[in-house]
Amino acid sequence: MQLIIATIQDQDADRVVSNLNEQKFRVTRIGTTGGFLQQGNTTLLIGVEDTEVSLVLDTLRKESQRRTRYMPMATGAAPNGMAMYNYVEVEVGGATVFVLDVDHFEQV
Ligand code: 2BA
Repeated sequence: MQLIIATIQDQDADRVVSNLNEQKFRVTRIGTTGGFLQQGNTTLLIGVEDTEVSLVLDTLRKESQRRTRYMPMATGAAPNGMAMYNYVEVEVGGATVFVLDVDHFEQV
């Protein structure tokens, strides 16, 4: 058995989870926050048989989009003391995926 940990953007989460559920995959959805942008994202835990990993990865590829985000970056202070900001472009997503071997699985 494998555990797939996938971090996706919130905007894609409903679509990805619905699609996985339609394929009868079981999913745990966790609200998470990216360490870099400090913005909300969604992390999915998906336990599957070894032979099913590629089906889940196909769904993540199909349903998770790359998007451009803008992150404020302080560039200095104006003469009146107000902070000045520039926005830098950051490409986010589609999905960041880890696939782990599961030593033991049990539901009691
Ligand atoms: P964040 O940490 O908020 O990162 C958002 C995007 O910012 C990243 O998109 C990447 O394009 C950029 N980024 C992140 N750290 C950076 C850095 N140190 N310098 C420059 N740019 C940086 P993605 O790579 O698509 O990642 C989306 C989200 O997936 C991340 O949100 C984080 O929550 C998660 N993630 C990505 N890689 C991870 C990893 N190795 N371990 C754990 N979580 C990860």
